[in-house]
Amino acid sequence: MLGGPPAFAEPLLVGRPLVRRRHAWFARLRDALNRRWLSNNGPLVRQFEQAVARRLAVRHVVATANGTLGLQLTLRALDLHGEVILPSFTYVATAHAVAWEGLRPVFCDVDLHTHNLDPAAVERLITPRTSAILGVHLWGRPAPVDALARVAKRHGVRLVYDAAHAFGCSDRGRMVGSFGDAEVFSFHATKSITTIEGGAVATSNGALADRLRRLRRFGLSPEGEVETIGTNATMSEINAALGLTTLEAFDQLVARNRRCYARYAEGLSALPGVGVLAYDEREQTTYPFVVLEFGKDAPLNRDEVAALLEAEGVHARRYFAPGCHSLPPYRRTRGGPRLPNTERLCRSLLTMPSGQAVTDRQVRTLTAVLRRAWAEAPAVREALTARCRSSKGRTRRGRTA
Ligand code: T4K
Repeated sequence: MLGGPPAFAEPLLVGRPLVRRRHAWFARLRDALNRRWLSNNGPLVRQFEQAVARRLAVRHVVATANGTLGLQLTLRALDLHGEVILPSFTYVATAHAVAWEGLRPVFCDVDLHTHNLDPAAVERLITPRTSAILGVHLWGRPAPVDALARVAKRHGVRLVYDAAHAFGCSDRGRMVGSFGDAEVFSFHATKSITTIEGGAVATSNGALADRLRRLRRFGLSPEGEVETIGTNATMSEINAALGLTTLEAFDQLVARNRRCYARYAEGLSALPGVGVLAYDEREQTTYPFVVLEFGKDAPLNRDEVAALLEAEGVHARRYFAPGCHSLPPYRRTRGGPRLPNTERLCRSLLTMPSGQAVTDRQVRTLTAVLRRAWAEAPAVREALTARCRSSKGRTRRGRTA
């Protein structure tokens, strides 16, 4: 785009996993294979649950096959009905879990600065049909837990958190995992602490944890009796083995994320109109995302930057646009008159490649591309327009042919 070959010959991706300490994982796998116990609440799953519970300082952790199933089991175990209030500005799995459980998602706007649920907006959406609030700790930055707890208490509704991004993050020193009735984590391949596919529900409620364990495995009691309708959402030993291995390297993984985040912040600090989403340095955080926010004074807008980066071999992501409320399955769901903050964030944010597989050098190259684009913005815009025209021409010719 700026002349010459693309800056990255091999595409640079958001969420590219890099599994280190493979010998430790393989050793655990070998043990599991020798034990001939590979799933259904095996010893590695139990160890993983204990290790997670210790790190989060919570009483009960129930590992699941993925975060989405963790959310579904939790909503089911709480015996909810009617409506659940949740942010529209989240990954679609949050909304799907609600709808899949036969509940009605009511989409709420978020705060423009925190990107998390606005408690006042939540309260305005509460009706006699509301049975729960489902908050999200978006980007790993805790939702307003105190204010949401007050709203939930005032109206006698349940409070659950989708903590898919927030493993290892704290709010005023207290670890995410211990808020609300339950919190649900994801350990997907794109996360630093990963089980490839996997999730976990954390709760201090023993009865809820028991119910989750039954629902997770066909509704069976510990004695093997079918007590209720359940599903299969168990985590396998292979996944738990990797979870234990990455947990052991927690500090190194976070240090790498932090370094990557700091390189972006340094490299872009002098550019007007673009900010790197901040994490509170006083809290524990894992820097799970590097999110750029483009203001009106940026010489190129978010979509122009995304197109420029794409041409340079960088697949940045427009997480989490469009908001769930405007996705086809939910378009007709009532969610208040408008969600202006959600819509604004959907236009102005871009998630950058970061994490374990991204090197300092790659971040230096990428930020240098952006600095040069800022300096030559009119030429970049012209090149993008020409590119767009020629691709439209190609499509038209293709159709005629
Ligand atoms: N709640 C929230 C708030 C969530 O963000 C998520 C998941 C959930 C609930 C549900 O948790 P899980 O059921 O997934 O445990 C990705 C992840 O797949 C998804 O887990 C995550 N959130 C979301 C934020 O990101 P996509 O739609 O971006 O697609 P994916 O995973 O195909 O690709 C993401 C990037 O990672 C791409 O740049 C490609 C790259 N990638 C991906 C995989 C799987 C690799 O380089 N290698 C890989 O093996 O959802």
